[in-house]
Amino acid sequence: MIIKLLFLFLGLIFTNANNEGYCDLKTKTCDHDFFKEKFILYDVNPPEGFNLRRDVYMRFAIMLSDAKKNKNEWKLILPPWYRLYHWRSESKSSPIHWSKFFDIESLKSFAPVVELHEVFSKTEINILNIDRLYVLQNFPDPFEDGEFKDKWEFGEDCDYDGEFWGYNNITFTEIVCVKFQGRISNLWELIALHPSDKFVMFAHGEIPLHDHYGTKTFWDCRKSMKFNKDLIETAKKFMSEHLDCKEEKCTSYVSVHWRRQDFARSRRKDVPSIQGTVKQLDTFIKKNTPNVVNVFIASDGQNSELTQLESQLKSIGYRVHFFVPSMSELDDFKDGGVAIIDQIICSHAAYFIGTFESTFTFRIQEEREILGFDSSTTFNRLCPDSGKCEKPSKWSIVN
Ligand SMILES: Nc1nc2c(ncn2[C@@H]2O[C@H](COP(=O)(O)OP(=O)(O)OP(=O)(O)O)[C@@H](O)[C@H]2O)c(=O)[nH]1
Ligand SMILES: *[C@@H]1O[C@H](CO)[C@@H](O)[C@H](O)[C@H]1NC(C)=O
Ligand SMILES: [Mg+2]
Repeated sequence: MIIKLLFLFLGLIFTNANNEGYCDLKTKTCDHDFFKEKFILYDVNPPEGFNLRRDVYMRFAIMLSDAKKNKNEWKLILPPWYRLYHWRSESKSSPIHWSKFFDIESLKSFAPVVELHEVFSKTEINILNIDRLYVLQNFPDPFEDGEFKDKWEFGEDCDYDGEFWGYNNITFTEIVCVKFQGRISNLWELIALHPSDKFVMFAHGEIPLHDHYGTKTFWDCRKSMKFNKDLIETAKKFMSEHLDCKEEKCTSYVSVHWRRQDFARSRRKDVPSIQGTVKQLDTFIKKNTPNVVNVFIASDGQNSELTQLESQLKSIGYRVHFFVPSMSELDDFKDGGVAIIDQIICSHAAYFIGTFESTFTFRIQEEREILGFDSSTTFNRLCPDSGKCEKPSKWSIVN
């Protein structure tokens, strides 16, 4: 009985210690380096896709990297990828680590980031408790007084609409609603209100904006987002076997991001029909690179649309290529990894033609800027069959 009580008592001490750091119950030691660190977590509006989330990551990574220069001890926990709306083949899957898609060492070379499972593995205590969960909300009128100003104020009536990436062992002590607009670095003002907090989380991390968009720091962060090596290798193998290219900057094929699904339904004014696509591609290739016959198509379209596009392009002399994963590749890379392979192959093409205002397209354009392609080969878009066709905006790299 006494022994039992003693254990209970010890348990309490160590559970308590967890509020201030991490202790291993087996060895009864606390990890004091870990103990000193503080962690920021964030989550994104559930329906947002992978590629907008990559930009949200950059905002937080830059915020933390800037702060680190002032000897700030905060680290950023990478929020796992969980049940993304577009990832249809994994509706029931478990949370996916960032290492599946990215080169973590490279991310760490830019910002103090850590995977959630690394944090989990530091503790024997089965709960990760967040001291404060800030639920960010938009102001009802962003242009109050006719001007978009940086501001925040406490709000009311909010809920966390995420799922902690499917983990039922993440809890929080307090939830705080905050109306927020403007630069992300203003989040430090909120964090500073509770200096003893060690785990702080922001829901709706997409609301705060980049402090500075398109600067050298922005691009340094973007360059550090290197993909997982297996994904790069698979893409390169495909390029060499099917597209006749072993270089970084290929000359042997043209690539297209043909965004369908929700874009084809709700953005009719921006995307062409199948026939319109064929006509535009043919005109584009004849004008810019008439000797190329290989066309690589990245798309989220349905098989029936893709076979039609393929046969129409073939009938006028093109060789059409899609990256079709094997069952084991899909199982291993997941929908997210397959989409990245599509993006990598698009990035290395002689010319790229994208979909207007798709973040999937934006990320390919950035990759091509990093690879050093001439901007005329990159900032091209598919136009609607009729009506006006605005030029895509050009975001040039700053080295
Ligand atoms: N494999 C593959 N998947 C794609 C392709 N285009 C879109 N997808 C999937 O659909 C998702 C698109 O969502 P986002 O990443 O948000 O990009 P977006 O919807 O084009 O852009 P926004 O809605 O403006 O944010 C991707 O993450 C992929 O999962 C493609 O060409 N190939
Ligand atoms: C929470 O649960 C997950 C999955 O069951 C586990 O891997 C992780 O280590 C747990 N976290 C903690 C803090 O125990
Ligand atoms: Mg989207």
